[in-house]
Amino acid sequence: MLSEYLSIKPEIEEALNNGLPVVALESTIISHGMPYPENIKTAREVERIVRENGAVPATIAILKGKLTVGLDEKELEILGNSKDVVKASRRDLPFIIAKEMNGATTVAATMIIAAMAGIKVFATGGIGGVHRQAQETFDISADLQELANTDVAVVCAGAKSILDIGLTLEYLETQGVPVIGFGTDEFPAFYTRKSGFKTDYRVDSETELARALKAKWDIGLKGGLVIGNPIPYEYEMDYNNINNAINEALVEAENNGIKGKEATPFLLSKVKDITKGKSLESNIQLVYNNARLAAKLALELSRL
Ligand code: PSU
Ligand code: MN
Repeated sequence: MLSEYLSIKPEIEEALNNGLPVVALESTIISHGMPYPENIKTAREVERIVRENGAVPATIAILKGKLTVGLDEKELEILGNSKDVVKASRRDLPFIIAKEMNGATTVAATMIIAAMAGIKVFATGGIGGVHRQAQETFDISADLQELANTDVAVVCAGAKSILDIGLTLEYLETQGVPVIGFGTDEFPAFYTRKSGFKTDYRVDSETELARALKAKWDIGLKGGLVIGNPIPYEYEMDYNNINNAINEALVEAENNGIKGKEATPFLLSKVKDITKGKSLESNIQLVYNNARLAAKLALELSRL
């Protein structure tokens, strides 16, 4: 029985039973994507923004082996400030459950648990993707396969150029995952609005976006969507500066033999150091921006 594994906070359960808008939020970004205490502060503020825009926030994680939808203050603190929280993607779920461990869910694992709970819209910072040099390393995030298979729309600020954005978009195309630019023709590159790559479709309103989501699932096209929501102009980083920082971080990762699931957290923290914390401020602001759009989208979807 699914209920043996899944624990949904009453407020969220009630919203879902009544067809009210709910937005899923991930927890790898809390445990492995940002330093303490900014991570907890951001997670709380993201939830507040979701509420302010008319939806119920559902931050997802694994606590002592329970797939948990909705975190209270104490649970959030555990995720943000303890050493024994495992970064959990699809392959990790059975063992984190069996060993009764704490896990911070990636985009892939958050999508899985959101879908179990019946949540259709999910806001995060950036998705995982095809890493640079994947031709040799085979490092392709499980997020992409999840987008191919699991019916959840992911609002993000695009993909960082620690990834190969071109190959990431090719992979998504092969898997039939729509990539949308919200208010832009270009797929955003997380810290910057520009990436040099076009999206499949530009959409300028939440209503139109909600109609496309509904149509996709109504006609039986399984899988998710990537909604690229560019960072607001005022928080955007300088294109050359951030790309230099990323290149420097990639060299450090290579020199230190950083691979696999450690790669993304390592690169994020290096980029933050190299930019003297500026990248963290951009990161926080783009997550707020995505929470806003996701809440409005969930609200529109609940009205269709
Ligand atoms: N990108 C970010 N911050 C993050 C991540 C990606 O800017 O915290 C996290 C997300 O949880 C994403 C995961 O799902 O990294 C991808 O990790 P991997 O490449 O190991 O699948
Ligand atoms: Mn990987």
